[in-house]
Amino acid sequence: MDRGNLSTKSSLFSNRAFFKKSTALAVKQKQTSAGLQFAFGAEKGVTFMKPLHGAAGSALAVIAAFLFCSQVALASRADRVVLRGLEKPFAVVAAPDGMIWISEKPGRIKIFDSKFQLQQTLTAASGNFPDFVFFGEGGVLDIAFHPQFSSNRQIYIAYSVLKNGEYLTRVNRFVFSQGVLSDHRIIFDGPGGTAGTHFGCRLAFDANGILFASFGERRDMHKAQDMTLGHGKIVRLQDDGMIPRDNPFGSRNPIFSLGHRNPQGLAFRPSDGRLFSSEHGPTIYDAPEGGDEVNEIRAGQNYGWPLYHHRETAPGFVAPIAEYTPAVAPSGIAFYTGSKISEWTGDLFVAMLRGRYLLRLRIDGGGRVSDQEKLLSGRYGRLRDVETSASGAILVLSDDGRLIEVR
Ligand SMILES: [Ca+2]
Repeated sequence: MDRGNLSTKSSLFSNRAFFKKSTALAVKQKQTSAGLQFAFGAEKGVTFMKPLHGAAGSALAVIAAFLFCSQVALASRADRVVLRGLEKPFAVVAAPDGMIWISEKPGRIKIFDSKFQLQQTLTAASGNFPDFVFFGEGGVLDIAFHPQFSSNRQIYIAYSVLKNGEYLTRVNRFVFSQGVLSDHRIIFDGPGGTAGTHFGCRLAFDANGILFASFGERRDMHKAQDMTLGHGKIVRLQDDGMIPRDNPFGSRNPIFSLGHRNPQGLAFRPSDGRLFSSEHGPTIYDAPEGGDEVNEIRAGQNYGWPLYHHRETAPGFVAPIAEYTPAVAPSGIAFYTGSKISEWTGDLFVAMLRGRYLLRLRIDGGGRVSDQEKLLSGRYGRLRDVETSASGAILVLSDDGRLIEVR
């Protein structure tokens, strides 16, 4: 580890001389997005959607009828509430040992066994989360287990802190052993601001043990294009917080991708290691009806915000693989890695807040959406996060404090 890397850790954006300005800002011409647009339909409580292709017409009706029939066949899929009374939950994470960890933004992590019995609560009040603050959309956010957790017991927790008068999302590493969090180490400080919104944050490890973290622009939109700042970025870090030498903008810049508004979903597809993200796009104040995105995240790419968003793109910017207008407020995402629901294995699930449904997306080998389906529509209110359980069920966290099991 060289001194350059050491000196940049935890104050990564403080020395502007290390960073290059993005040149993509020069692109002005707006054009129509290559992202798919979707038609929605609903019959008798079952809702479906399919990509609209040029001359759809009666062919779409046939496809829709087929889809409707196929979903009636799936209607035996059971969903049930397995937990209630969670307070402002943000993340549900399946631990390598079969336990289920749920974060609550006001300052708790609750650990449940596979039968949903509470085993332990870690609280800020007990000093488990140094410097923690609960503020606006901040608080205890995402949790990620190190890929070698079984041997090194390392766990990563993103939560909000107040630093130099600004609120920010901090990624922290702990050792969790025998029910105790210890060896606290600050891995990364996300972007600061005084706004109570757009904190991000999701964490995801790739197969090589590299950590990715997503951060919102803290309601300071133009900073999402500033390569010296963490606002509206997805960053790529070693598990100790150092910057990998092969990062796309060099060994002193943690940025992996830029131009994000508030990405609150982040997941690697296990089958091929491709990275996907959900993003809260513009609200009705920024664009008619607002609009949201699902993106494939690639090294060094610019996802547009605030210059281009959801239905727009331009040369040098990456369009979403799917966009949703009006806004549906996508939050946590997860690939279904179980085999019990074999027809869904490998599909991406997206928890929708404003949309109040669970989206199933099939994404082909080229990163294109080939099918999508609305599930649980309106059944459980605003949905915050989704995860595959050790038993092969899908766990869905509602914003009003319920955990729903789909199997
Ligand atoms: Ca975008």
